[in-house]
Amino acid sequence: MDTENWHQALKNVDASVDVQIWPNENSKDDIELALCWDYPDGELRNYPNLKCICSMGAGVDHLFKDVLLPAGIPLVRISAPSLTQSMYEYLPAVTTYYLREFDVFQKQQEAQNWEPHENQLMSETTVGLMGLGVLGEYAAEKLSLMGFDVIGWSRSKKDIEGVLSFQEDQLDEFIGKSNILICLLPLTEKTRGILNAGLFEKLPSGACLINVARGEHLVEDDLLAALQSGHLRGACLDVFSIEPLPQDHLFWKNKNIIITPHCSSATHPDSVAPQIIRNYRLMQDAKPLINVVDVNRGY
Ligand code: NDP
Ligand code: OXD
Repeated sequence: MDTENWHQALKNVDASVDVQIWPNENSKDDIELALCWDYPDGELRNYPNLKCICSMGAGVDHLFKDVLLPAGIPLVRISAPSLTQSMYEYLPAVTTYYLREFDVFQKQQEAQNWEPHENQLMSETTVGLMGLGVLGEYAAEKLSLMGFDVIGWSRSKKDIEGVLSFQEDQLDEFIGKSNILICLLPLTEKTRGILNAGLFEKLPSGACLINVARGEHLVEDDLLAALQSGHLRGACLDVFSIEPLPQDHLFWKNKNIIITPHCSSATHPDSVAPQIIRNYRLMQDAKPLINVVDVNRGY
């Protein structure tokens, strides 16, 4: 984490804001808003005047993982067009890769095997998005405009142009239709381990998985078994339970898995500094904050 970039981005928006960098703050008493990512458990208890905790990313699971997270302090997160757009741009690259079976051609090339395939059309391929929040809704709409048959699953039903929406109790129906399944769920107690053997069995044979949410959504051994059996054709993974992925991890050498190092999207300090400063000012004026996290739902 390049804290100097963050410091500069916040100062560029409002030079009058006192920005202090952990662990070298002048005084813990000064800190009213903590901007955090994956910090040591219990650390936030050291700030007696804390009034707002802001995640440096869209995901907030790193906050809830802190068993000593101070209660009663509002949690906010990042929501930025650049983050949403960047996530979207990753997805058509992978969905069209699977659509046109480049993974299969790669293996044919290794075997020097000249074997044309019948082309599958986007309109005949159903992309299923788990999670239709800020990132999922945008991606779903754009993938539909590209020509894919797009469906989505979320806690509540959505009205998104060109996208058939399934709600929480319709998971099986949704999964049964998804030729390419994309996970864009937040990591919560309800979604941890959701990408498991039971779910894979319900996918159409030859389906592909794209996980860009969190590594803990996936039961790794179940994925390896589903790929080994051939029921799943391939998986593209951007996130892992342990990051960086350990050198001896079985995923590295699995020819049916594509690995990207948690970079499908990223928060750029310059693009999100204005909303952080805005929340800082709203907090000072005791006004309602933006991008507030629902502590009961966990996202
Ligand atoms: P949002 O909070 O905006 O959306 C979450 C979506 O998931 C909502 O549609 C919500 O339903 C749905 N959902 C939550 N719980 C359930 C459940 N139990 N059953 C069904 N649906 C559920 O999140 P974002 O779109 O902003 O981000 C999603 C995740 O993407 C982040 O939490 C983060 O982990 C990951 N991420 C990964 C990045 C990367 O670089 N790989 C970058 C940024 C984010 P409803 O709408 O009904 O509430
Ligand atoms: C995020 C991420 O949650 O980059 O923003 O993973």
